[in-house]
Amino acid sequence: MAYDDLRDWMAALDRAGELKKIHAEVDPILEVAEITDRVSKSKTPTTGGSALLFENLKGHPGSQLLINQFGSARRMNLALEVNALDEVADRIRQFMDVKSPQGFLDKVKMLPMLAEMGKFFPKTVSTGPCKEVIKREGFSLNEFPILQCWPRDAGRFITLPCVVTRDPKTGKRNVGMYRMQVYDERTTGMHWQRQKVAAEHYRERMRETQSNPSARVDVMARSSGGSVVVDGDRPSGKMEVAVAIGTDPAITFSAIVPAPPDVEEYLIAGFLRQKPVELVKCETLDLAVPASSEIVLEGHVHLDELRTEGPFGDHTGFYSLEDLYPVFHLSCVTHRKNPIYATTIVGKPPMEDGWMGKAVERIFLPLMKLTIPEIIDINLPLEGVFHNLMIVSIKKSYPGQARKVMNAIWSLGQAMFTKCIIVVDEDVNVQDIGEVTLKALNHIDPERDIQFILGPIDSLDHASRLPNYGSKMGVDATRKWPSEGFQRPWPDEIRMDEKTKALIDKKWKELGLE
Ligand SMILES: Cc1cc2nc3c(=O)[nH]c(=O)nc-3n(C[C@H](O)[C@H](O)[C@H](O)COP(=O)(O)O)c2cc1C
Ligand SMILES: [Mn+2]
Repeated sequence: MAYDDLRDWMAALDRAGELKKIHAEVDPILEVAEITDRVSKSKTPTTGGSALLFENLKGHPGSQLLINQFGSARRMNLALEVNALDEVADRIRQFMDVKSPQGFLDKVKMLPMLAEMGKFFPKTVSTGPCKEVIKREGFSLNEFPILQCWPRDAGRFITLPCVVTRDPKTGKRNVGMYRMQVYDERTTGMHWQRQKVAAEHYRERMRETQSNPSARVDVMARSSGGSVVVDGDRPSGKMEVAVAIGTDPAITFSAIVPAPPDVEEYLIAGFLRQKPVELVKCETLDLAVPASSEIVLEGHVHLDELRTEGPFGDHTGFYSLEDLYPVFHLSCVTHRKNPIYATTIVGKPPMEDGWMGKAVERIFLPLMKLTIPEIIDINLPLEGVFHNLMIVSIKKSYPGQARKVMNAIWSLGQAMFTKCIIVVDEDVNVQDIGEVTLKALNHIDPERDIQFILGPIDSLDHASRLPNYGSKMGVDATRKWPSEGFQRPWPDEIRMDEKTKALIDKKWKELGLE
């Protein structure tokens, strides 16, 4: 089990009939995106089409580009080697369920689980395929068929990078997926949004180098809107960053998982693939990357430099606006021979990232229940683009509980970005938007049941009063209780009685309605 690398995973996709190879010449500028967008929205073989391997890219003879590898429910399951994503959630639940062993037998029963845990931790190996070609000089990002996705994009963007950084204080590593705009052959943007873990590492580095630390941490905030430039007490120094492109699917997926900052993604990937991730040391940095990566970019982000990034056609269906972000300077590139460039496009849903988001939704449900135990189920509809809409069903036991749940979600990691939370009772199937619409809207007195709060907003939101700061809305669509001040009778839902139903079942044929 466990895919060794991207190629092993591609072979599995191919065997499952989920990989289409495209021999015709296609331009990485716009054309790949238009083809992938159509395939993402097609229904053959299932919704999301198949993964695509472009083998003839204009201007990049010999290059290969993989896209849409996660772009359907089936491929997402294949990527995580499960029949249903709930299997991953079940495994998490098992680990959370561990009780203190009560005797020898209990301890013996725990052994397999402990042995399994041993497989999660990454392993450092001396070398690996990503070191087949090492270029400390004479390299260029132009070697790779990096996409321009949409007509008004500011340029070409690396869209599926696993960005590795280290917390300067704790030494803990992080892997996050943050897009990178190509400025020139050796320079890119680094779009880690300010609430993400790598952005905090960057601020930690700044605090370290500053005489007046509190003055510096707001640099990114002051730069929002693209007008203010870093001035005055300039921080000096730089921060090491490594970028792995084209890893096995568990690693790539782990880079988007909204894990707590101190949980290392290499460990999450090890848990998902049930086999340790093999890491190799970087050539020029004190960081480690997956040994089997197709491409590794090594370099630095300077603490005193911000540059305009964007616009970029984003997963909201709109262009995210330009803003100032840190800049990544490459110092070394290593890659496999004939590397396969792995990428994605985002745009109007449904698209590949939507399926990755759905996987996060399923896998995180048991973890959400850990802190918000009344949650029964959640749904982040694809058109809600992750952060705009979460529908939550709860088992309500006391007055005001729906509002407690909203507040808990707004304080739970990246769920803080949720612009609209709709809370319904446990009898509502949140996966059925029709049922949610019917019941939620029947059950609310809007003025009474809608609540607004102010707080951090997703960087991609274009409507908030300020970039990254604005209002969020919670809708308490649960049935209202007398203890919540509701004194009117609450009507029953319409349902036919069983006796009549059985009678009609019997008569159905003779009615000639089919
Ligand atoms: C295809 C794709 C592209 C993404 N691009 C960005 C990005 O440019 N900037 C960003 O901050 N988050 C981006 N994200 C979301 C982050 O990867 C996600 O929030 C992740 O949890 C960040 O990791 P961290 O919690 O370790 O910071 C993207 C996600 C996907 C699926
Ligand atoms: Mn992280």
